[in-house]
Amino acid sequence: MPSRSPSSAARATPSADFVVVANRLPVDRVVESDGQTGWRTSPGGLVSALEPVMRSNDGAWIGWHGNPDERLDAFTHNDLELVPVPLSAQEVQEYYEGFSNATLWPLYHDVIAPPEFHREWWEAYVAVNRRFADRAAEVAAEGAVVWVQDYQLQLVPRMLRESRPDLRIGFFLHIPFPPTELFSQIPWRRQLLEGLLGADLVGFQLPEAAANFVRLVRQRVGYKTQRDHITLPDGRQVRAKPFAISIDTAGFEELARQPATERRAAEIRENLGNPRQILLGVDRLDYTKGLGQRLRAFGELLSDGALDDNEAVFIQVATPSRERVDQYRLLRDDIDRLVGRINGESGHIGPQPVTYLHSSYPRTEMAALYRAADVMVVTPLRDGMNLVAKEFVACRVDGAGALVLSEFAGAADELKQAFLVNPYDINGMKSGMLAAMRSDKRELARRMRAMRKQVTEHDISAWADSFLTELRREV
Ligand code: GDG
Repeated sequence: MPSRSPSSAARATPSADFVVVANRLPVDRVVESDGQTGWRTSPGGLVSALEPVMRSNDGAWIGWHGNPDERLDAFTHNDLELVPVPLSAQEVQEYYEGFSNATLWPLYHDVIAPPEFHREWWEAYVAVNRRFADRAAEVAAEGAVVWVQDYQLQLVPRMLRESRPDLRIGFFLHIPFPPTELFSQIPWRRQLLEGLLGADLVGFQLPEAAANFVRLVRQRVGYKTQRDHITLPDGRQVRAKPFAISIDTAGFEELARQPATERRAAEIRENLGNPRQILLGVDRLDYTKGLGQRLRAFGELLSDGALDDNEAVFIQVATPSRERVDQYRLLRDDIDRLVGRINGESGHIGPQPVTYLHSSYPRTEMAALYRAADVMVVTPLRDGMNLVAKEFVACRVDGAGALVLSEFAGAADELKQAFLVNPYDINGMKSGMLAAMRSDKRELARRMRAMRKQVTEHDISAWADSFLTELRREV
């Protein structure tokens, strides 16, 4: 249920023993039928990841509320203490769309798109990071644990340590951390590294990312490093370690088992004409996710005659994302054209080869889609982890279904029984998809069993526990 806030639930700044600092608050504003506004917990990688952790830790969450040029008091929503940080429209453009999503995001993802460097964007990034750090300094109780999230806030750990040396500060990067040659392009590389070094523990998805960071600190900042430990000139120790993020596995399983989900999955298959194979992609519409490569591979399987139209259809959910950033607008046009071409070439009357949904859906619908699919196709060109791959596995309570997964998704380190593909190799992807479609049921069940064991044993609470235990550990 959306809550009426902030007016009804506004309160003084809380004093919290556990503080999450993230670019966005985990809520979106909704307008109800009576015209009143309220809040609803929002979908997305970071939110899906941290909501259960917040609930069990009784903390405060600091973040932007999503509306430019508006100041709000702290408020509670579904028992979560939320502390809004204001951003001006210009800051949204320069700090968020600019430096975060048009400089850091492409650079940290292997420069798939060319990063732009603008000094005004950097200045806005510094100013906004300072505001988040100041708010965290006000909210955190003496000796509190503060967990800073992601690439938008890499300067916060140092800024916060300067004003509040009593705090235990952790930082987790949800996206990849690039190799030294790429990171070194950033004009403000040293400030970013020093920003992160304000934390006691810097967490990454994969061991390679942690190693990249330690190497850069040694080369660019000149501090002493030993494996995953960095020693600062004042003797303080910073640790850099991998913590592969995961999902609320039990929650997804429960959703997938509901009779309504099963019914909806059958209905989806029915609406598509009960094809022998349904391939599924679910992504934010982002150039890192390899949507074009994947659809091209599927289109070629049809035009080659390796697959016929009645044999397989592709559902692609592409959730709208960052629509004011130029690269994302161009991508949307590219994908629209590509889908139009594949469907236009199919030359038959009936369900189209590609059902393209540029829209976002409730979790129940996502679970039904995961259950309706025969082959889940997750082919990012680079991805920190990729929760969709894990969600699909969690939802396959029937033990069926195949996963085609990019080697360049962090999840490939754990989901080794997937059909692993290189998304830059279109022929390789075609073979991967065909292999997934043509494997016998026992082979698929064997693979799915192993992947389900992995996501059951390593879920979101195990991730959060291991990060927080390591953060609290004295060194
Ligand atoms: C970043 C990193 C890392 C998507 N569409 C809908 C919807 N979603 C949900 C998915 C999933 C999440 O959004 C997407 O997470 P991913 O991990 O796939 O990707 P990013 O958004 O790029 O996340 C990534 C993650 O952070 C966590 O650290 O894994 O590498 O890039 O949970 O289900 N959810 C709903 N409707 C949609 O239409 N309800």
